[in-house]
Order: sequence, then structure tokens, then C-alpha cells
Amino acid sequence: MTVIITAFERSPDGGRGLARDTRVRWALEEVGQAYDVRYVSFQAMKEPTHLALHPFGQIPTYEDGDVALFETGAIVLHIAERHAGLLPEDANGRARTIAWMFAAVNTVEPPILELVTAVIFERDKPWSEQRLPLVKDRVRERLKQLSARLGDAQWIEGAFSAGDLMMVSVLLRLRASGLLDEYPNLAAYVARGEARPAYRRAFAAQLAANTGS
Ligand code: GTB
Repeated sequence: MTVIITAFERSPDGGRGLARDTRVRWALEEVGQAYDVRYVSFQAMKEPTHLALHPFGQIPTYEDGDVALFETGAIVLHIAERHAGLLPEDANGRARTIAWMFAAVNTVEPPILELVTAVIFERDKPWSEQRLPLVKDRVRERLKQLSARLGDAQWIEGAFSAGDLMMVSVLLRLRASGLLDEYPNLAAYVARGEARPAYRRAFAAQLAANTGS
């Protein structure tokens, strides 16, 4: 059965890999699962055909036979459960890895998204200058905690896992802010993720789709 995901017809980031289809592509590349992409416009995302797949009218979605999913955490977990390589073999290790996936989207990503909102959408508000340092400090707090936990380790729970895939994907959104560089072990962690051949293939595929190259 062919796996089909959806992605922006034209990503607003012009192919910098920040749209969330990149993490799904990455997971599929890690496990060696071929996939097709259906590109959708902003308008098509809000129409009934796409809304049947994604109740919030967003990308990415994932279809595989009779399974249709939305939410990148759920999609990556589904891929990781069906193929070897992204979850540890032992039950406790799997549980901890899944906890890290949730931590990525539920604990680390929210302040990062708040920062993105503050920088992109609230820049012209009269209170923006006052608020931005507070928002940045909330991100720093999470980075400090994550940095302390990672320490000198290569990956978060032993070998590379879906937990790292989700965490690196979330942290990548911070690159432009410079905050990541304040935590050298996290900057190196993200760079290790980006250096993985599967990530590079995923990045190249989304770039080609957005630039035609
Ligand atoms: N929680 C969901 C998940 O993880 O799957 C969030 C999905 C989501 O936010 N999708 C975004 C979307 O479809 C695209 S990824 N937005 C359109 C809409 O809501 O109408 C977010 C995103 C968009 C653009 C950039 N960029 O240009 O840099 C980066 C990330």
C-alpha cells in the first residue's frame, strides 16, 4: 500500500524545512518507507475533502491503506510502531521514548511557537518590545532543562529514536532566533539530527518541492 502524506503546495518558508511535513518525511526516510506527497493549497486545506482527513484544515496528513492520520506526533509514532529503528525493543525504553515525543510537542514546542508568534505576528504591536524578552526567557527555561538532561549524550535515550526525531524537529524552528546557540550541546544535538542521511533526504525532498530544484 502506498503511503501518502500532504504538504503545502508552496511552503511559506520557501523550503527551509520548517513546515511539519519535514518531520514525517524524515521518519519515513529513517525506516525506508517510500511515500507519495499530495500538495495542497491553503484554500484546499479548508475544503471538505481535506477537512475529512484533518479536522483543523492543516498539513501534514498521512494515509496508508485504511488508516488516515493527522498530528505529527501521532503520525511519527504510527510509523515508528510499524517499522524497526525508531523505538527501542524493550517496553520501558519504548515508553520513555514516547514520553520524549510528547515532551517535544507538548512541553518544548509550545514556548517556541509562542516565540514564533511574537516575532512574526506581533512585531507591530505596541507591547511587543516589552513582551518579547519574557517569551524568549520561557524558551530559555526549557532549553536549559533539556540541555541539562542531554548533557554529553548523543541522543536523548541511548540510540537515536523517534523521541530525538521529534525533539530535533521542534528545536530546528529556533535556529533563526539564535537561542539554540546559547546551549552548545543542544546546537550540536540538532546538527547531529540534521546530519543524518534520512533527514538530508527529507530536507532535500521538501526543498525540491518548494523550489522546483
Ligand atoms: N499540531 C499539528 C501537528 O503537529 O501536526 C500542527 C500542524 C500545523 O501547524 N500545520 C501547519 C498548517 O497546516 C503547517 S506546519 N498551517 C496552515 C493553517 O493552519 O492554515 C507549521 C508551519 C507553517 C509555516 C512555517 N514556515 O513557513 O516557516 C513553519 C511551520
